[in-house]
Amino acid sequence: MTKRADQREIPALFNVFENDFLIGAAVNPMTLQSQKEFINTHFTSLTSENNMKFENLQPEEGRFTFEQADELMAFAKQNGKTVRGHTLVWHNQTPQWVFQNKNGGRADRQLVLDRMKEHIDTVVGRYKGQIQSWDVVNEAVTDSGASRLRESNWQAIIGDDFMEKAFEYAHLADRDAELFYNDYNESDPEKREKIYTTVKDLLEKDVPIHGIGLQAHWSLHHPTLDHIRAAIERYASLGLKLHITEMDVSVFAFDDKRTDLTAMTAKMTQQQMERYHQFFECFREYSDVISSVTFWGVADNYTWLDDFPVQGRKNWPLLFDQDLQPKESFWKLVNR
Ligand code: HAH
Repeated sequence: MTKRADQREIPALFNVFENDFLIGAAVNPMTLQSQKEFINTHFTSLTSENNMKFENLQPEEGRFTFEQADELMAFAKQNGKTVRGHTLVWHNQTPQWVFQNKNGGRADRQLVLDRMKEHIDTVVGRYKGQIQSWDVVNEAVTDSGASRLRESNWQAIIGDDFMEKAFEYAHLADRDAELFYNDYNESDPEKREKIYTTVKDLLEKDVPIHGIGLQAHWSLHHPTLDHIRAAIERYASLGLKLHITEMDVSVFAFDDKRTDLTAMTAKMTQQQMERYHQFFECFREYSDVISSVTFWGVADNYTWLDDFPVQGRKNWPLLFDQDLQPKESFWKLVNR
């Protein structure tokens, strides 16, 4: 417990949910340095926001850059934190060389498979026994349209079996790691069914997959609690573990591009408090299948949503404000 100015005792966030699931945060070299104590106090699970992505770990073929990932691992080890690895195979933040041959043309299937295996062996192998769960494949499913898998370089060059290969390689590299498929818009009924079918197919082929990551990039307006509940039940019916992997609650609807706000309105504060409360009541109901809830950031002083989907527009999606003080949403979770 730490005290704030008005002397209300601030419980550690992870303690509030200690009987339910782990509480985590995505961190980066900046927050890990400037908010070390704060992160240590409130979170028991850590995810690297960017520093375990392909382009950060292997910017050029064979040149691995582990410094920042290693710093996170050292902090986690020192403080007894769990680490979620994010992410091995994704269409974004992956360098172009992976998909090119030595003449600058398109690499063939075997070459890309070899590179996938080399990357996964090296990265998962390095942190074997230290990273409990890996987001092996991120965002492979389309948001809309008839086709199930997104067109990506991985999919186009290797073929539809690129996912099973990724999971097999990860399993070979660390037999004890829990392997996840991770995606956003996971509660949308149409996309939910595509994710469900994709993962079900993998299970039927005995692919080593152990969980589904629900990113939970939500907002005050979207998705509905009914859709969230239906998604949790549908995924859980596969007998897999569920992690909430990247939670934040934007104060803007996705297509709301307004840029005039300099602070949350009173109405937004109220709505965000109610939404967070409902979400966590729901997570608690399913705490037999949800074992981890991670926020995509630490506090409102830094969030990726300050640049997405509108560049340079401030957002306030987390439980702690820009001065690292608990917001109304936090207190409502504590005093439910
Ligand atoms: C996530 N994509 C990624 O998994 C994460 O690695 C990144 O740091 C931020 C968000 C979410 C996403 C989205 O909400 C909408 C469109 C594309 C991607």
